[in-house]
Amino acid sequence: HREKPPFITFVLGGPGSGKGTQCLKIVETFGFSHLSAGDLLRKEISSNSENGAMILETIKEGNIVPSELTVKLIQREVESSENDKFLIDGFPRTEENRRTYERVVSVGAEPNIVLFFDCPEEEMVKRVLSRNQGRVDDNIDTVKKRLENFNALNLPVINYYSEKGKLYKIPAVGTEDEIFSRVRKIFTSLEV
Ligand code: UP5
Ligand code: MG
Repeated sequence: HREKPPFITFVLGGPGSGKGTQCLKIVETFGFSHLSAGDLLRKEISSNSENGAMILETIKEGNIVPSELTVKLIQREVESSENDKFLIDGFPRTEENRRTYERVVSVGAEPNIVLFFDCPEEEMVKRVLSRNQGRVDDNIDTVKKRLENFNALNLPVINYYSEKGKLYKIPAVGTEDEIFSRVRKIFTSLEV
């Protein structure tokens, strides 16, 4: 029932780079809907859905959940929303994720822009390990695996969007407000 395709922003960056934190600020200031792929998957675990056990094991290992599943969760949220601008946080994590999304989703298959929160590894590890919100993957062993997967699988996606001219790389060290002032400039200049 949408008249024109929604404005889609993919929000990428390593574990603990501040994606979720900055997305909340973008929601408040610019009226986006925030869809965290990780949150949607954790919701599947806690609602005891048929795939919950498999998702839990995958997240515990710091590995990537099958694309079809994640895409379906994201698509359901976009289609049931009245909003016309979305932040898709933590997705796509692999080239295969990206291609599956493009194949399955008809409306808004290509993101309008992609944000990349660029943060040094030691800072990301420090943030994740001091978070203390009971996430099963916030331990040193899983964080190492998440970083490994980020470097091997997600950086190629980031490079893909860079070559397409859609990437906004944001230095992600500093206070939350300092980082948000960088983010704000991007959305203000795009007038979204
Ligand atoms: N913090 C934030 N900003 C700060 C700042 N400027 N200075 C100091 N501290 C700051 O921030 C992390 C912590 O740092 C928080 O305590 C925050 O207060 C503090 P946050 O904003 O939560 O960072 P974020 O980048 O969102 O970190 P997160 O851990 O959520 O990133 P991940 O990408 O690792 O986690 P996600 O939830 O996206 O995915 C989890 C797992 O789900 C994946 O490992 C994978 O197994 C699975 N998954 C898939 O399989 N497929 C998907 O498509 C998505 C996820
Ligand atoms: Mg997050």
